[in-house]
Amino acid sequence: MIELPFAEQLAQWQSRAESELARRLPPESQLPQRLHAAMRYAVLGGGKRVRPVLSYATGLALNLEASSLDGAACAIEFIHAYSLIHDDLPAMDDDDLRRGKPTCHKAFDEATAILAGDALQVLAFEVLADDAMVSADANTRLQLIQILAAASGTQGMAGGQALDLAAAGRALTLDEVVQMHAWKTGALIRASVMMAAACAKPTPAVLQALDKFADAIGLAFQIQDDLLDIEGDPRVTGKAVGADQARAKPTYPAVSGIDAARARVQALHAQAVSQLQILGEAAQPLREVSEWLVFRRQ
Ligand code: GRG
Repeated sequence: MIELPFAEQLAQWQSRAESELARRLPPESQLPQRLHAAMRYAVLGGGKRVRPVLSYATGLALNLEASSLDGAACAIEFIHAYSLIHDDLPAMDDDDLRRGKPTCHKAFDEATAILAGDALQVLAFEVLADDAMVSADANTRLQLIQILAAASGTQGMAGGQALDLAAAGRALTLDEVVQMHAWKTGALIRASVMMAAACAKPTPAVLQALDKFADAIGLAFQIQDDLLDIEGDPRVTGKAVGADQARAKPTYPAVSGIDAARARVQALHAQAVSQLQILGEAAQPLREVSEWLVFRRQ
């Protein structure tokens, strides 16, 4: 395998994710056109593709070709896109701007946005069940479906979102904030790593190290997101700054203070990277991915 400079490798994974997503989405020309247009609008042409990139980088560390991970990477990104559409709805965060453009319900309408989210969620599991690029081994497919379902459900993203909505205006402890983040954001980040691992079937020790890596990186990613909501540049993040504070959300920096939050991001990153020792040089792109997503400005 040829080693690329990280920026080049990252751009290659992002553009791979973009075209693999595009070809798995239903065409706008097909009935119901407006729903398909909303799905494509919400998924394509924006987004850092953090979760597919994490899957590809984990796969590379475990000697898997990116092509064997396209299905899993797209399934995770479809779930992520659905969560963003629903999160932006008036009944949830009521946001007008996402990725620097009008949110799905603003560009279309609320009913279409709800349906687009629903259909993307189903599409994710359809891809895992049917896609020719997902491992032909039925047990692996089932395992991928189990990992993604658990990460998306009440003990994962949906549960975390419920805790988040219930927390507005309430004082949470730091442990409660960490629990909320672990489900709301961490679960899907962890699934991105663990689904790639499920395809490669590494030793139990490697699996455990990757699990710890993903947990730490998921929390660091969300704390950085909280920090960007306070001190980010809206021209770079593509969304309004100060939204969490305006909604009285108990984020990590709101509870611990900004300096402690920054220090925790550093510590979690170090903790995550230390778990990758077992994979040696092959994990170098994964180390760089974790640095990119933890110290991002976008
Ligand atoms: C509606 C079931 C349901 C869940 C919503 C994940 C989530 C729960 C809401 C999204 C809003 C949000 C700010 C969540 C925190 C996770 C996060 C940092 C999302 C943004 O992910 P990025 O930075 O976004 O990967 P891009 O746009 O780059 O894809």
